[in-house]
Formats: sequence, C-alpha cells, structure tokens
Amino acid sequence: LAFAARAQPVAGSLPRLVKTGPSTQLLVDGKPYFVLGGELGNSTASSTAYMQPVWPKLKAMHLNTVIAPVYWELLEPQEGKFDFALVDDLLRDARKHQMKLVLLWFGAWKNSMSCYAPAWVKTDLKRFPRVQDEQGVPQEIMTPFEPRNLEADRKAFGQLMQHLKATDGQHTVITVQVENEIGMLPTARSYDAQANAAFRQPVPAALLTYLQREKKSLKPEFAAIWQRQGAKTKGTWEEVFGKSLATDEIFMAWYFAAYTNAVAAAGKASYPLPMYVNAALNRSGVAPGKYPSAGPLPHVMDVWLAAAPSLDLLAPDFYNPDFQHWCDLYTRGGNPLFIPEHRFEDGVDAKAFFALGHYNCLAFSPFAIEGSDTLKAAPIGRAYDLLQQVSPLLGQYQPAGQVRGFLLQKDSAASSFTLGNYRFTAKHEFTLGWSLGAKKATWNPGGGLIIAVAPDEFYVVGTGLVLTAEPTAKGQRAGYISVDEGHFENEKWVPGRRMNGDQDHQGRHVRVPGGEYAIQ
Ligand code: N0T
Repeated sequence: LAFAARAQPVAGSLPRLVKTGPSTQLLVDGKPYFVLGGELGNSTASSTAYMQPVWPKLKAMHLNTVIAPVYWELLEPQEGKFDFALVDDLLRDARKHQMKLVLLWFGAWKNSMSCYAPAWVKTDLKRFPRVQDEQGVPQEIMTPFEPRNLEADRKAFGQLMQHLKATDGQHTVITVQVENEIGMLPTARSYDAQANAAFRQPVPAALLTYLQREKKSLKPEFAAIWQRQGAKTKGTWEEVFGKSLATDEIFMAWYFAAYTNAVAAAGKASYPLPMYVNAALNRSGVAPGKYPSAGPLPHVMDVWLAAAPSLDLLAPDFYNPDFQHWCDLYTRGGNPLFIPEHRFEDGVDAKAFFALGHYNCLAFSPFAIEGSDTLKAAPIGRAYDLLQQVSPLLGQYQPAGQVRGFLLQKDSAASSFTLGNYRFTAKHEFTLGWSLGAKKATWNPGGGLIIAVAPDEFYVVGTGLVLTAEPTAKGQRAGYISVDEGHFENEKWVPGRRMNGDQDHQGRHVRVPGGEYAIQ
C-alpha cells in the first residue's frame, strides 16, 4: 500500500521541467528523461503508410524519442474542421514501438515561411495579411502584427493540445515545439501597415521593465546595444535601441515572441506540456534580414525571455560549425540545452555523449533521422544504446554535479577537468598513435562522459577516447585497481572483459578505441 501511494501520483504526473542543482531535468512519469532522439524529415510524418518501415528502423537505432511535425494544413484543412487522424496514428505507432514523441507545431511559421498554413489562410490575404518588405511587397510570411493571424494559429494549436490531453493519458508526447525556425527575411523588419504603426509606438513597458530588472544579467551583445543609447528607460524602438538593423531585429523579435507566447499559452491552458522554440543559427558578419532574423537567437534571447514566459526554453538547430561556441551561448542564464536538430553528419555520436555530459543537455537529435543508410545510422545507434543504459545514472548524479563530458577533435587540445579527488585529461584515442585510424587524414571526433558514483569509482561511456587521472593532491599518483567493460541490464551492471594490459596501457589510462563504443 505504501508503495502504491508513493508510486501512483508520480506515474500520473505530466512531463515537466524541474531545476535540480546545477541542471534542469525533464521529468517523464516522475523520472529524469534524456531525449535520445531523431527528427523526421519534414514530409515523412504526413503519411502513416510511409512511416511504417521507419519505426522499426529508428527502434533499431536505439532512439527513445521521435521528433515529428504536426502540420496545420493537414490538421485543419477547412476552417474549424479538425482532422486528428495523423496525430492519432503517430501516437499509436510510437506506443507500439515503446517510443516517446516530441511534436513540432508547424503553424504560422516554418523556416521563416508560412508554407504550412492551410489553404483557407493562404488564399485570404485580406484576413490573413503578410509581412511586407521595404517596397511594400507581401512575402509568403504571415505578419505577427495581425491579431486574426494569431487567432487562427492559436485556435488550431489549442485544439491540438486539447486533443493530446484527451487522448494521451500515458504521456507519449513529452514536449512540444511551437512553430519552427521563426525568422524575418528578406528584410530585418516588416513594413506592413500594422508593423509600421507598432514601430512608431513606445517600446512596451514589459520589455523596459525586464531591461531594468535584468540589467546585470543581460546577454552582453544585447546589453551593448541598449547601453550604447544610454540605457534609456522609455522611448520608441529607435530612441531606446538606436536607428539600425539591430533595432529592426529587436523590434521583430519582440512581436514574434509575443505572438508565439500567446500560441504557447493557449496550448498550455488546455494541456501544460513543456514547450520550446528553435532557432536557425546565424553566421557572424551577416546583416539582419540576410539570415532568418529575430528568432530565438543568442543576441536577442533577452527579448524572447521578456516576451515569452510561457516558453520553457530556447533551442538551437545545428547546421553551423563551432558546436561548443553555440552550446555555450545557449546555456547562458540557466537556459537548458535542448538540441532538436543537428545535421546528420559524422561526429553526432561523439557530440551526443559530450552534450549530455558537459551541458546536462536534455535532448539530442540528428535531423532527417529516417533517411540514413545503415552505415550512417550505426554510430549514433551505438551511442544511443549506451546512453540509454546509463540514463538512470546520469539522472541520479547530474544534480550533484558528478558528471563531466568531453569532445575530442583531431585539432583540439586535450580536455581537462576535475571530478571528485581527481584531475582528468581526455584525449582522442588516435593521439596514442598505435591505433590503425591514427594515420587517417581526418579523424571522426571522439567523445564521452564520465559519472562519479563514489569517490573512487567512475563510469566512462564513449568512443575514441583515452582518459588519464591524477590526484588533485600534489606529489601523488593515481593507479587503477581495476577497469571493467560491461553493460547494464535492467539498471544492473553486468561486467564483461577485464580491461588490462594493452587495453588500459598497463594501468596508465582508460581507453575506448576510435570507432568503438563502450561503457567501462
Ligand atoms: C532546418 C532543416 C529543416 C550552409 C533544414 C535548417 C528543418 C529546419 N533548417 O533541412 O528544414 O525543418 O528547422 C536551416 C539551416 C540551413 C543552414 C545551411 C548552412
């Protein structure tokens, strides 16, 4: 009875984000959950038949979560007539394969454009007006300034969330993305009549209050723009932020974020799952308007945070180089890292280990996951297999700060960190020189994570790594008592080989060869 009383409310609780020590965790049925996911190509989930061979393939790759779109045009093909068949099929098939879902609301905006708006929206420019460029030419982008655009979008999203509430008591859907890669193109701001009117208005009080309240913790690149104008506490957009493309972007970010917040809030009013927005990352030196501007990008994060309290986190999509640089930017101010998209390329396996270990990342997910051949699918599948096994340990030891992660590229320096009483140094395994792959011109990245479960006991998980340890105390050396390879069966450690001799270089280090995957 005591057990039942304790277990019941936890099992029944909604997926939610909780702050635990240095990390935020996603709790699913009361337990920490890591999305070892893959995002479907955009059109894949529009056909249940097309999806059938996809499920077993993703299951074989050890995904625990599929990130899949819900398309406004197919959900509400006629105004007010909702068709939930595709959503119901997704939920049924995910359950059949013991997978969770993150749903993407392809509503008003998808990669800047409004291509997923239903025909009755697309063809009624009067009721559903568009963004306009400087010449007044309407773009294929619904303007966030038109209340009827918001009304239609949020009504549809609200219906979706209502439907999930009614049909998903077992929490197959664990998180929802609102819109997709919002961003202004081809000008930094819209010049439709309502946008122009709003641009002449004072900066909304809510943003000014946020600037005041958060002035010590504003992101530096955003603070610089505000301070350059004298950190004003009232005025129009151009008075407060200056006359520049940066101001145009800040202005649009506010209205995109306020709109998206209203959509998210309507959804949460029916069914409060965690919700986030994703960003198409920009490249430095490119002017606003030339990249999808005003989305939840690092330099306008503050605007999004101020305007969109109903969103739980801001997420980066990775198609750019400099993984760590962007992860660092996205974890500022305690924003949890959630990676809904990473280009499906060599090295995603190593990055998955690193992101979970180093950033307490909640979700990792290569994009167009179903389109992979066996060769490409194998590495991430191996990584996810191991990460699923150690997820309970991760969930348990992360909050205490007892997890570290590392990413090891050919040209990057060794990664050093302290954990417990030891200073660890991780290097790419090919730096040892004797592995066959060491001679190759390019090295697939190595990566891993380490969990301290006791002062002198560690689990290391990863690929292509060599790890040495020295005591933090001066004048001492550390040796290994034993190194075991193994796996977890129902959360119980089952040792395999004893890794000694050449496998740990006679007790000098822990080693996982490049191209191999292991828990030791
Ligand atoms: C992503 C995906 C999908 C040279 C692109 C990334 C997904 C969307 N957009 O396949 O469309 O729905 O979120 C845009 C970044 C391209 C950068 C190219 C750099």
